[in-house]
Amino acid sequence: MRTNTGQIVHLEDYRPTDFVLERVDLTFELDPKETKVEARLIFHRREGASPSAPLVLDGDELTMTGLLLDQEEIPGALYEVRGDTLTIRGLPETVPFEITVTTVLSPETNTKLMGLYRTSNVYCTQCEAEGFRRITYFPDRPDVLAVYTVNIIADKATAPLLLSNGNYLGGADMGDGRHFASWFDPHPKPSYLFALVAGDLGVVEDKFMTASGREVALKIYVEHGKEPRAAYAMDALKRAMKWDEEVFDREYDLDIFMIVAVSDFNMGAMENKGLNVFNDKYVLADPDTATDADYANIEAIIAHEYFHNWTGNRITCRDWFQLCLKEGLTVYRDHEFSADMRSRVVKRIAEVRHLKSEQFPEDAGPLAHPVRPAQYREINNFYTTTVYEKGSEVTRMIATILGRDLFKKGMDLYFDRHDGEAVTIEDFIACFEDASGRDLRQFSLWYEQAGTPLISASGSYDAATQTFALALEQTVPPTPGQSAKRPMHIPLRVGLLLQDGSEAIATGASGADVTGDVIHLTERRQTVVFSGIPSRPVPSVNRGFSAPINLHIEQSAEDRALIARHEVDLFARWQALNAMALDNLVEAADEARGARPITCDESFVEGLLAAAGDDRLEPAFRSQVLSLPSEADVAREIGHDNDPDAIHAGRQAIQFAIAASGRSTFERLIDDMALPGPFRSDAESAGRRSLRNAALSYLVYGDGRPERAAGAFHSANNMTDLSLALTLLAQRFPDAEETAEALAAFKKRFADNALVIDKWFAIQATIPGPATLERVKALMSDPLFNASNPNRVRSLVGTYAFSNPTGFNRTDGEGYRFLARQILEIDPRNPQLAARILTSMRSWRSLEQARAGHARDALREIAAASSLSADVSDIVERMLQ
Ligand code: 0A1
Ligand code: ZN
Repeated sequence: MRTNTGQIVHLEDYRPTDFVLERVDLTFELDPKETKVEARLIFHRREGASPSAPLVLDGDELTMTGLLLDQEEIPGALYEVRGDTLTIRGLPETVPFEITVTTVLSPETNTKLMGLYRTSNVYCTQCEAEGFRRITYFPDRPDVLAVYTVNIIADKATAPLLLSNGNYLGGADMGDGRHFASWFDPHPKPSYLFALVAGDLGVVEDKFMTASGREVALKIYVEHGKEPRAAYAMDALKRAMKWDEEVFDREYDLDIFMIVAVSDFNMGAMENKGLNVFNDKYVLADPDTATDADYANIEAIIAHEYFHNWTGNRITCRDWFQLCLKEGLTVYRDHEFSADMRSRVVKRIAEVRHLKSEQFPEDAGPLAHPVRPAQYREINNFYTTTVYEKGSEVTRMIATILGRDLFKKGMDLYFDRHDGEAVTIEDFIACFEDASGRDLRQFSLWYEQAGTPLISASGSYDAATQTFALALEQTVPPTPGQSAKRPMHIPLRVGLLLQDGSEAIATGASGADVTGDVIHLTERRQTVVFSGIPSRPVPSVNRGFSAPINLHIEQSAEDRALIARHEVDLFARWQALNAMALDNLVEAADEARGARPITCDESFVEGLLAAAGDDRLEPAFRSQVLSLPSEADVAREIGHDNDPDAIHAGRQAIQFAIAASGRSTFERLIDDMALPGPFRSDAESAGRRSLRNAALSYLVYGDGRPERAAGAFHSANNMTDLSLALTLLAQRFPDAEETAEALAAFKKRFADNALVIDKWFAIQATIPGPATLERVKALMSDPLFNASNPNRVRSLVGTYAFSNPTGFNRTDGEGYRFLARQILEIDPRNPQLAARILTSMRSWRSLEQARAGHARDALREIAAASSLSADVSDIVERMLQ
């Protein structure tokens, strides 16, 4: 168990260290059971620090075998190891000094995957956020920047490859079966960006010529034999490097950029300086094994980690409260990159879908926290969709408020002013204020106030004066620790559509600051009066999802249909159809719960089918239109007293209604969207596949028989089509012979590819209904399941808990009890993984009473366990508060 039991850390308590770290020299003698680490740290006392202040270093589960000051042993009276710190007294007042710490680690038994560990015989590190302290005693905080030299000694046969950050200095054979390599990273960095990898891996190599004419060697390391599957990642990397030069004027700054793919990893990937480490799921792809979604994810994550080189590494965070400084900004950058690589509107729809289905529930439940939290108990629990995705939306709003050119000017200033520093959100915001002359103080509340703002809007038209008044009211709901909220600066993009579909151009606007189509809402209540409006317009509010808000607007189905048909902003068209779908799904859930016949609004189905069949629109967009809000989306919309079974039944009925009305459209789409010739992974081909598969899904719904889905399974020539067909079979016909056969065939074909088998686990974990629990339990005993691999656990247990509302929320509470047992089993091994999976219960309070009671009992069972990690106890306690 981690010695740190998780004391609460407060933002307001931030103080710089008393000592400045100048240089770090690390020597690793690698051994699976007994790795020796010598850390030589050169410090000097900070100007102004007390001459008697001790040096306090962080540690976590360390065995220290030596401690020297300027190469002399430090007497026991002058140092103390207590809990998770090493305190050294009697250090020089003015001159620099060297502390040498020697520690012994066991990478093989490090199951937390933090610090130095082994994965498939490869030594690997993960240091963000506080993993470096599991390697040596160190001032393990992001505002301590130093230059590192790293020497690695290892067995040559099993670890021919020795990698660390920066540029390669040299290496040699040691004559005793071992060899060594030295690396030097000239860029000062915090310890969380340190990395070491050693082992026997295959490599894919390429080169990149920077805009200023420097050649950078690019290397992607993967398990031997998997090299061909890294080609797409390499292509994405080169595109990301070029894009960052073109759009943000950012060049790469070392001679070499390396990516290593590993199979045991707690998160997606890690941006260590010059040596990114990736979950292999986000590197490896080929048509037989990766879906279009996998390709898009790989492109986005490769870019995300690369972009961190400037936003995160060159300019880092002063403390972990500022995590969104690097994460929100870098997500914004990777979103923009994907938008430029693919279809901008489709990308935006996907982002908003993700934000609403993941971040909005977080912001509405017991785990809600500000984009920049003011306190934390366990920082690992703050790598959240709020910090990442809402953080990105906040950056996007700055761009909306300032406009493209001033936003760029602000970013340029940020890079210029803070290169090489560890900074805060205030520093970031000041760059945009200074570049634009705009006051962003009220806007900064987006970083401080948790909760999704609700905007209630209502319009009234006055024919006599030809004015349209849009009354807007904002409320930010109370969240844990924040009961009262101040009004925010919300940039709301609004269009006014006339009955013929054209856009009304107002001759003036009063009541709020309006720039172009952006209304700057800054007060609790504001009425914007547009003049020169010739007839009653239909307001299209929050175009492009300019602000991450919930919108409440009384709008008739006809008005929504008008937006869906004519808006120039395609995102708003999708938004209108999605809102109509949600209304219908909520109504249907209510009808199902009351055992009344389920109705479906004709005009909604017509609008949906009209968009789906409109050949002027790109296929990927049409596919998004056909993809209904999920059951979780419906639950979120209803907000309380949820019955997942009723939501499921209602959604099924709506899908049947669409399937019945749209049969001919769907049949035509199957033919029109066919993709002859070899597989291509580009966005346009992916869009056609996506639309074709959406049509296929409705047809299979309509059939009520498995033959068509089974046929699609057998004729599929790529993983997107194959896994979709298998999903349709499993979800619609779980007990059919065709499904059993397809599941068996899939397993047999891909048994040696763990990442594909993860899809096989996930597909079965999402089969609706109470019986799935037994299936999940049985799958846990499958030889292909491995409880110590995070990807396997996430795809089976995680998918069941996060993505199977009817299966998980069983009326008897067995789903929750199962999860509680899993959490307690995973926790001692890998607390981060356990805590993350537990967040699947974050919306338990919005369930109907009986289920909520069972959920509470399961959470209490976890909370009562005798030894919990800080990670899990932090989550469970906040969920029960
Ligand atoms: N900075 C990484 C995310 C990350 C955070 C913590 C980790 O520890 C297990 C790993 C990765 C990113 O944003 O990609
Ligand atoms: Zn990141």
